[in-house]
Amino acid sequence: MGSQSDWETMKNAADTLDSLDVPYEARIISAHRTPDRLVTFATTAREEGFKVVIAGAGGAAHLPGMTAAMTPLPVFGVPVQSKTMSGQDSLLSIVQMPAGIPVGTLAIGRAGAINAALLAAAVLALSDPDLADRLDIFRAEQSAAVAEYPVDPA
Ligand code: RP5
Repeated sequence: MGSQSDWETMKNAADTLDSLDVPYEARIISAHRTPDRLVTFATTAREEGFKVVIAGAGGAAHLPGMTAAMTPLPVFGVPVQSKTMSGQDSLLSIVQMPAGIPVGTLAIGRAGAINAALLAAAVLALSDPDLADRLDIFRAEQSAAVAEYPVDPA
């Protein structure tokens, strides 16, 4: 993620990966405040053993696109909800990649962070049958938790 301030949002991705027993590293890498850190991470991510990158950033959110430019790994971008434009700026900054360097862009905020983790897990599950089973269980439990009939609020 681009900043400590993104962690409140991106922790939802981390918690989701934890719940699926998917190992990950959570790092703060700012495309503009720590550009050298970004270059080092993105250019070595594959040889370091990473399989998928989830990049969350807000405002002029160039972290996902810059990461994708420097790694062949799949990159999923999470637009963090900004104070001034409610994340519309983050969303458009991440989603409008020119053809040639893809960033899979999720929804703004918590939903996007959770879904980025689920999407990353689905990619990893293509070569990990046990993880595929855990994803199936996640979905079954999610379905079972949805009541068929509404109740009045307390
Ligand atoms: C972006 O600027 C970060 O991803 C964050 O969402 C936003 C604000 O960062 P801080 O000023 O809170 O560090 O780089």
